[in-house]
Formats: sequence, C-alpha cells, structure tokens
Amino acid sequence: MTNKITSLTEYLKAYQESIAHPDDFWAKIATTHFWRKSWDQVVKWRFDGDQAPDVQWFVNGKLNITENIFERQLFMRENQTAIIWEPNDPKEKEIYLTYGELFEKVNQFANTLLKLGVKKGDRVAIYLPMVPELAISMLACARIGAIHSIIFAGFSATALSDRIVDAQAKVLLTADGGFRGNKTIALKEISDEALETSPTVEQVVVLKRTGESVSMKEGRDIWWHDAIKNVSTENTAEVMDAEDPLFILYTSGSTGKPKGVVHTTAGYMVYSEYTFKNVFQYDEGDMYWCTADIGWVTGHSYIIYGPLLTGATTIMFEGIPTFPDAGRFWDIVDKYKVNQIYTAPTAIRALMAQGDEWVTKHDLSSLKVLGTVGEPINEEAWRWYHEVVGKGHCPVVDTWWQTETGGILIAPLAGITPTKPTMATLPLPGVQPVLVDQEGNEIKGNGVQGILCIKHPWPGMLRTTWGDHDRCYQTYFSMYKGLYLTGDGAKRDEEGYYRIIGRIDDVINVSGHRIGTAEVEDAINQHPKVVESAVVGYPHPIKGSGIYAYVIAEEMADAQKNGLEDEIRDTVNRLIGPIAKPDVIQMVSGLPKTRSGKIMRRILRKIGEGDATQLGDISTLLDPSVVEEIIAGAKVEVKR
Ligand code: 7RM
Repeated sequence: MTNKITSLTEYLKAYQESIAHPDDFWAKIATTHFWRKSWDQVVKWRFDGDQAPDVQWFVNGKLNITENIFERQLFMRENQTAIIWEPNDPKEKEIYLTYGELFEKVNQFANTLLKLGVKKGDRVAIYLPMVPELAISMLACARIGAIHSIIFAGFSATALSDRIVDAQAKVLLTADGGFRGNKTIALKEISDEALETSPTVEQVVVLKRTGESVSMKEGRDIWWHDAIKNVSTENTAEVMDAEDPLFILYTSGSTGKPKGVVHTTAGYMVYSEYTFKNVFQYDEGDMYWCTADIGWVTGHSYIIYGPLLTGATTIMFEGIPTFPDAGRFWDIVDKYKVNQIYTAPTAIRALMAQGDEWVTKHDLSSLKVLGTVGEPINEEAWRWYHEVVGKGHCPVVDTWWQTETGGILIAPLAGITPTKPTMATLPLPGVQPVLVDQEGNEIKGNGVQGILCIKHPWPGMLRTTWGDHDRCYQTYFSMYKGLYLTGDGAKRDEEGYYRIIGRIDDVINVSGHRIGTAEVEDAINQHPKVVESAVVGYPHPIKGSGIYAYVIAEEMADAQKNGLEDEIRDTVNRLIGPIAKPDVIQMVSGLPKTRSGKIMRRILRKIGEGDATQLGDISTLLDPSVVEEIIAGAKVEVKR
C-alpha cells in the first residue's frame, strides 16, 4: 500500500524528513492522489498576527475528493465492498455497498441536489441517523462542491436551529425518525420545530426510516425516494480548489455558541487518508470498524473519508453498544470478522462494567488493532481492552486529536510503535508538538509537563471558524504567539512519549501541586467497586483548590454502608499519594456526558464551586436530568 510505514525505523526516518523538509514530505504523499491540476506551492502559512491562521496547502491545486474515492480506484475496486451497514436491530438485514454501487448512489444524489438548486459553495445541513444515506449525501455534497454541515441526530431542535442559522444552510436532509436502541427519535418533528427559527432553509428532503407518520410542508418538504426518482446515476465532479471548504462541523467550547470548524478539500483529503492507513495499519482486504457516529469528527475522518480514500471496507453501525444486550459490539466483531476496531473510553468503561462474559463468549480472534479516542483512557480500561478484548496480542492505539485537527496527531502506529498504557505515545509524521508554560515559554527536554501546542501546520488542520475568522484567531492563535493552542495539558515522559492529561482547565492546583483530573480519576477507577468517576477542583480555604470527586459505584447502597468512600481515598493515596486524595466524594448514579461520551467537567466544576446559576451551553448534554440529581445531592450548598 502506498505511503504506508511498515517499521519503527521507517517511522523515525519519515518523522525526521517531515520536520526537516515538510514540503517535500507532503508533496511526495500527495502525488498519489488524483489532481485535475497540480499545486504551485505545497504550503504557505502564518500562525502569528491577528489574521492567523493564514494557512494554505497545495496552493492552486484543483481536484475533487470524491474522484479520489471513486474514479481513482474504481478500476480495481468496483466490486469490492466499500460500506457495510449494520442496523440497530440485529433482526433487520445488513446492507453491503460496493464501491461501484456507492458511486452510483452518490452520483444520483449529487444530481438530485443540483436539481434542487444547490450550487457549489452552498451549505447543506444533514440531520440523519446512521444510515447509508448519511454517507451517500455527504459524499454527494462533496461531489458538487456544496459544503456539508452534519448535525448529530441526537441534538435538540434548538441546537439544530443554531447550527443551521450560523451556516445559513439552504437545504436540510433529514428522516422521519431514527432508531437508537429500543427508542426512536422523531427527527422530522424536531426538524420542523428547528425550522421555525431557521429562515434560510428552502427545501427539506425526508428519508423514510422508521415509518412513523410525519407532516410534510407543501412546497418545502419532499420525500427522499421521490426526490431521486428517475435521476441519473452519472455525474461529473465539480472541480474544486485545494482550499475550497469541504465541510463545517460544529464543536462547543466552554464559552459562547458552538464554533463552526471549517475544513478544506486537499489538505484534509491527504491527511485523513495518510493517518488512517498508518495508525490502523490497514491491509488490503481488512474489515475496519469505527463505532463512532458520523455526526462527530471521528466519523467524518475515520468512518468515511480516511477509509474510503484508502479503498478500505468500513462498517457503519446504526445502534448503540448495549442493544439488544451488552454483547452487541462483540457480536458485530464476530459477524464481520472485524480486524480493526476504533471506539471511545466511555464505551470501553461501560462494557467493562458489564463483566467479561459478554466478551469472552464471542470469537474475537479476527481482531488485530484496538483503537481509542475522545478522552484520556484510564489505565484500568486500557488494560481491560488490551487483555480481555485483545487477548493481549492486539496493540491499543490511543489516538489523540480534535475536531479542529481534522485527523489524528499523536498516536502509536499499530504494531510498530511500542505502546504504554494511557499514553498516546509519539507524534505522527508532520506533527510538531511543543509543551509550554503559562507564559508560553517552550518547555524543552523530557520528563516534563505543560500546555500542548503545535508549532507547524499539518494538512488536516482547521482553516477558520465559519463566518468569524477572528474567533478562530482568538480561540486558537492569540494565546501564544506563533503556536496553535490545543487547550489540552500533556506530559512528555523520559522517552519522549506524550500522555494527554485533559483540558487545561481540568488541571487542579492543590497546595501548589499541579494534579491532572485524569490521574485522580484513573486511580479512583482502579477500585473494583467503582464504575466511573469525574474529578474537579473547587475553592479550598487552605489548599487553594481541593479535589471533588463524583463517583459511580456498582452498588449505590453498598457504597454508603461499607465505607467505600474511605476505601477510595486509600486507593488514591496508594496510587498517587496523599496530595491527590479527594476532599469530597459524592456518589452519583450518572455523570453529565456529551452525546459523544465526554464528561462535561465544566458543569461539575460549577456545582463543586457551589454555583449552578450559569452552567453555560448544555445543548450537547446526553441526559440533562443527571445535572439536577447531582445538584440535589451535592456536598456543598449550591446556588441555583
Ligand atoms: C477526536 C475528538 C477533542 C478533545 C481533545 C482532548 C480529548 C480526544 C483523546 C483525548 C486524551 C485521547 N475530537 N481527547 N482524544 N484526550 N486522549 N486519545 O475527540 O473535538 O470532539 O474532542 O478530546 O481533550 O482536545 S473532539
């Protein structure tokens, strides 16, 4: 396979080259793509000045990303499976789409969008469940040069409307409803509510999925099956500039409305393909499964673009890990003989709590690589994944990256980079991480800790935030001159390996000691009766900050009776030291998580500080009711 690193020596050499001669390095990789016109210059960039970021890759190159998925490889892959779709309900039939079939469906929907009046540069909002049409429509947008903005089909009407309005989308693609476990989500009803406050949407295309009855608005709404009827399956791709936007994806921070992260065509294409094949060490014929939803960046880059550009077979799963039971993931691995699985610590921890039986009763011998992303993975979960799921012979690739980075930045190459529990290990070729102190001074050498920044552009990085370039500058480039601020804290160990310790606002300063929330959680989670925990700092009269731990135990009642709190303190004492012992422990039945599985520590911090009057944007929260429960049970008095 072209551009695939196959040994540690090769990785080290590639890394050196990518730092010494970034232009030559990326040019060599990009020549394997299909260009309508080659570039004049590999990269032009500025990270400093208030216009930052000013970054262009493959300047003046012309191409279409879908020609790189289809035309570039079709002669050899026409009959190879591109996407396997596994339904929510295992009794429903799966769908196999070959590259040839997918190409026809993409072309047909591309022509449908053109018929609806969508033009190059227009924004198309996509609010669909995990069905093949989601993949088809995003690629159809790319085919005609429309910018897709996918909104996860679990967001509320307000969140949907906010995103449509910000992007000024002209068309909305949705479904009657979506299946998730034993629930259905009334997507059309939610869309109708959102559209009351989304004036730019002229047309809505509605896919029939659940069959529930919905109201269709005359002149605005059209059924998917009617829209594609008699539409041609042949289409010539729009020629795009390397820097034309490919998609917008909204991401929320701790303040303000969500930001529309903008990714452009050529750099994102080159980077998602290169990182996919190298991190997962994809081999011709492998079955690859990323369990994420396409509504998140992980799904964009590592269900769709990276794998399809590589010519992989990628599995798309409509459901959830625990439906119909906690063995579903392993059922799927067994059913399709999955070789690489890519999931999140939150799913690993949840499945770990269900007991090993669910895993061990399946044949998982096809597995070669175990990927993780989204949060720091605690040591216990890492070991369980490695030993129980991978039987000790599959490398765990802990991949660190962000919506803004477009692709993985720090991760082992599976089977090549020696791994260590909880470590994202080494930067990928072309990635230049630095650790800085609060003032932005670079902290050199190994065995150090600091704020993680990146000092040179990589092709997959964000170019701007939609409609507000200054916000992009303010958020990522204004803090430290000439550096991209990731917002994460990290340690670099004696060997130069990186360990991500969480968002910088998640570092607690206890009596002058900097303690990462992830480290304390890691220790708490080692207690056999603990399912999951979240740790935050709160104002403490003596220590500056105290440690407040929210803990989910296997048995709540048991926790109170049997002195679990003391045992937890002992565990932390033993694993980290007395300095990290939680001052306050609150037993909870759930944690406030985003719909992508990240713990929203910001909310817990506010509660710990005793002030729940301004919780900020909670539109991405999976289950807002846990917040109420936690406030009610708080160990401090909470102002509401
Ligand atoms: C891909 C994704 C980004 C934030 C990031 C980190 C955290 C992601 C890891 C991780 C520790 C990891 N995009 N994060 N991966 N922390 N180890 N392997 O998750 O935009 O939704 O989130 O997620 O804090 O800044 S994202």
